[in-house]
Order: sequence, then C-alpha cells, then structure tokens
Amino acid sequence: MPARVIVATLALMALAAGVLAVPAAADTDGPTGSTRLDGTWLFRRDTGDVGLHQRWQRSRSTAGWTRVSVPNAWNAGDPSPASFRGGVGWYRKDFRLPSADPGLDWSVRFDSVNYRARVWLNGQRVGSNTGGYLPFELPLSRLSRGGVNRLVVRVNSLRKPTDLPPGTAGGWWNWSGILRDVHLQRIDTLAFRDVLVRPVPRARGSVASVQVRVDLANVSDSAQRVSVSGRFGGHGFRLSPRTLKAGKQGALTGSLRIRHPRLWSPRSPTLYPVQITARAGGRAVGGYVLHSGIRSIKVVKGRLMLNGRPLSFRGVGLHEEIEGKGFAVDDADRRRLVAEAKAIGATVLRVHYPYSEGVHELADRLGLLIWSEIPVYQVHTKYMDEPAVRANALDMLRRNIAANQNHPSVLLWSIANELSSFPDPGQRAYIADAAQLAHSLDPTRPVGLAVAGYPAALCQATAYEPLDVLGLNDYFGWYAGPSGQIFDRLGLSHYLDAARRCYRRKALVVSEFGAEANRAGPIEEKGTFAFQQDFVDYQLGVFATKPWLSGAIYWALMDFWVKPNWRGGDPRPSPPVFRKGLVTQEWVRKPAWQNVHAWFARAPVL
Ligand code: GCB
Repeated sequence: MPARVIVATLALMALAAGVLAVPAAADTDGPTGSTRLDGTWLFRRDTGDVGLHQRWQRSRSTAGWTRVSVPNAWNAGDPSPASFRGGVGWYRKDFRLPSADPGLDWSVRFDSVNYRARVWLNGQRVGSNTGGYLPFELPLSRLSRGGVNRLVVRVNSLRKPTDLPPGTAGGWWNWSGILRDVHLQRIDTLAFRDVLVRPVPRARGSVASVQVRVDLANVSDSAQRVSVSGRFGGHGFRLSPRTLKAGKQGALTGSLRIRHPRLWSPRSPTLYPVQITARAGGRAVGGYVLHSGIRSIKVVKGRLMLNGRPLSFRGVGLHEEIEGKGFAVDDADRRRLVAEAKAIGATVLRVHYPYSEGVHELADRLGLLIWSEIPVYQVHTKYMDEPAVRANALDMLRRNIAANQNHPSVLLWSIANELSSFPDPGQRAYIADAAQLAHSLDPTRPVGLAVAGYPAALCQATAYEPLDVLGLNDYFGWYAGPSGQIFDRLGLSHYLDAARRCYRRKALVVSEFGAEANRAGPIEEKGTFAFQQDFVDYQLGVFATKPWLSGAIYWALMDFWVKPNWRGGDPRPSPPVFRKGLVTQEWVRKPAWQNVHAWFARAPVL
C-alpha cells in the first residue's frame, strides 16, 4: 500500500474514532492512489544541446548516463558562473505500473522542474511545462501495462530576461533539474483537477460555512453520472451530482455548516481532516485527502486580523535549500528547516516562490503562516511593460492559488517582490490585474506586494491602491540605498511612521530586514557577528515601538547560495553565499540567533 494511502486510511480510522488526527509525515494531502516516482533515475548533461537532434528521448543505451537520485539538482555544489547560468540536462526513469488493470489510466505529476521541461513516455511526447515552482500534471498514454515504461524529461534551466524569475538576475542560485517530487497517479474513470475546501467563519467564529468545489474530468470514453461525498472532520457532505460527457471536465459544488468550530491559529493549529470520494455510476473510483483549518484573515483599518484579532507576527525568510543538495531536498530536510524556524519562535515563513506541498503541510500542522509569493522578482520595468510577461505572472498567480489555497497556513497572496519603486503604467496594470484576479479567485485572503523600503519611494498611493498589504523590505543601517538614504539606521523609525501616514488603510509588514555575518570582529564592522547582533536588536527594538505594525520578517533564517559575485553589502563577503542567515549552512546558530529568539519570544502574535 503506498504511504499516502496508509496515512489516508489512518486518518479515516481516527475519524471513525472521533479523533482529529494529524499525520506524522509530510506530504500526505492530494489525490489517493499516487506513488512517488522518486529515487534512482538516469541523468545526462547536454552541454552542447545535441540531445534533441540525437533523439535522446528514444535512446536505449545507458552509455553517457549516470545514476542520480531524484529530486536532483545537477549543479548542486558547483559555484561556477556556468552552473549559475544553467543549461540542458536529461533525466530518464524506467518503471512498471503498480497495477496492470487495463481499465485504469495514469498520469505523472512533477512538483517542480526548473525551468523548462519536455516529457516523453516510451519515446512519445506527452507534454511540457514552463516555470520552476508550481506542480504540473501530464496524462500518460501508450503505456505498457505489464511491462517496463520509460519516462524521459529534458530540462532547460537557462532563463530569459522575460522569465520569472528573470534570467541571470535572480536573488538565489539557479538550481537545475527535477527539484521536487515526482508522482505517478492512478486514475479510474475520473481525474481530480481542482479541489477547493474553503471554510469561512461567521458570527464571531461561532459557526463556519465550508464551501466545497471539486473539479473532475471524465477520462473514460462514455458519459458518466458523477457524484461526490465526503467528510469534514466528523461532518458528512454531498455535492450535487451531474453527468459528465466522455472526455469532459466539470465542477460539483456544495457547502456545509460547522457549529462551534475549533479555530486554527498559530497557537492552536486545529486541523480538520477532509476526505473526499468521487463516484462514477455509483461506484467509488477516486479519493482525495487534505487537512483544512477554520480561520479568518482580513485587513481592517490598516491592520492584519486573524480570527478577528490584530496580528503582530515575527517571522523568517526561508529557502528550501540544503548545502550539497540545492533545492532538491527531501521530507526529512524540510522537517529540519521548518523545525529551525519554529525553534527561533517564528510564526511566519516567507520566500520568493511557492513552497513545496510538504512545507505547506508542515506549516498547517505547526501553526506557521506563509507569506505566499510568486517569483515575479525584481523584474525590470521594460519587461513588466510587456503584456506577455504580465500574462505569465498572472498565470503563475492563478496556479499558485489553485495549488495552495486549501492550506490554512497561507496568510496572503503576494504578487511580486521589489519591482521598480516608481510604478509605471505597466506595473500599475499588473498590480490592478493581479489584485483583481486573486480577490476573485480567493475572496478570503488579502493580496500583498513587497517593495524596497526607501523614503524617496514612499506614497505610491494610487499605484498600490488595489493592494491590502504592503511589505517593506527594510535595510536601514545595512545598505546605503539610492543617494545614501537608508545608510543611517536612525532614519528607520521616521520612515516607518511616514509609511503609516502614506498607506493608512493598508496593513504594513516589514517583509525583510537583515545583515550579513560571516566572522568574529568589532561591533562597528559590517559583516561581523557582533554587528549582526547589534543590528537585529536595534531593528526589533524600533519595530516594538510601532504597535500598528502587522509583522516583521527576518531575512533570512539560514544562509543560502545567491550568485557567483554575491557581496550582500559585506565589505568581506563570501560569494556565492548569502550570510545574513542566523544559522549557517552547517546548521551552526550564529550569536544573533539568541537575540532574535529573545525578541520573538517577547512579541505577542495576536
Ligand atoms: C532583497 C531581496 C532578497 C535579498 C536581499 C539582500 O531585497 O528581496 O531576495 O536576499 O534583498 O540580501 O540583499
């Protein structure tokens, strides 16, 4: 029995016993009947980009291919400029289906391939995908039911200036390969496309309505009468049945009411196990499992509110990176990273792209909120002005919401990081379209944007009007900023107050603050451990005097790889590694870890 099915079964057994079970393992949510296709694959670098011409998708020989373990970043540990630039590599995996039943269909789901993927099965093209951080699923046809099947993936990690994140400018290493898990999905007649379980607490939390929408595709060659039933915690529900024609997709919807719900919050992250069963012609053909949480997140009078109470969180930036593996981390690595964030007392996680399913599930269970961002990262104005770039960004936003909206941990949808500080018409159009799209797809969450925090860039009130939350990336006292305007940390308090006056109705969050530290040395020297300690004490001390601030995020918890010549503002840098971390890549806590821990322990979350 696959692990996912075992966990689902345990959750059901616990449900029957009336217990709210929280599974111990990461990555248990999603359609049942899926098996991981991780583990040993063959890999071949294609430095001359000759693979397509030589039809490597059909090659039988293993000459030139080496064994790797997927998830895999083929450039892990390689600090060269060529490694950062990226290139082409091929992966291949031979596998047998878990069942030879001719009535079943199968698909393959990739959680993350950076950046362009083309996929073949048994020599036939099955599809492609662009973008590194969102899952994609491709149907598999021409399968050998009883024999060996060969899956081949060509990965091209060279990014263009119009890609997201753009070309070589990225603020983190361009890890190349199949970076997250691969799943083989069993499909019997009906395939789950989108599942939405959206609880909305009402009447001060004394009751909640839960909206359920299940999008199914009829993959059989005849029309089917389709029905869906399920359980939300101890409560049963049924969606209105409908008939789906062969090959067609459609949504079934319904809702239920929960009286006296136990609300989800960082302090008590109550989860309701949700189990959904799809039937075709009365026969159960598929299941879907997730873990829901009932809580409300709103911006009221310039303040983020969780369950009706003002939020004042302290959080950390966190890349899903492990030294020696790049972003190709496993469940145990994710648990260790997230545990380190919990240990310092963080209640929010942020990174510049959607986290993996595993991190979302850990955050749900551990009561961490996620600032969920898409990699619209420092995109140059001339590219934001291109409608095709904006359309791609909106598509990523749509896919992020579809993939991650069932997680109670998701605090808001962030549409970009550090676009130009003086929004031109192209950027304004993007902000308006993105905010409208996110609000219409998910009216229950605020929409945010992180901006570079400079006094001269304040009061973009019209351009930022459609947003609910503004993140201020604060490097006062670290970088000099344009014309030295943030060189002196004494300007921070005044800047924050000025920001409050400019954006009265928006919730304001310090979405980044941080200082590099890679050595012992005098307190006044940038880059020393002592300087970093003094820096965090000063910054967190200023934040503590701003009761209207909805939160602050230290950037970042752990050191990580940025780019070949990364300096990060340190006069004695250690490229390519970012050293603003409070924990080194070898898991050593720097002295400032204690300072941040002490401040975070003092700050009330709600
Ligand atoms: C920023 C970026 C972040 C960088 C940071 C830095 O504003 O958003 O990705 O890591 O500055 O260290 O300069």
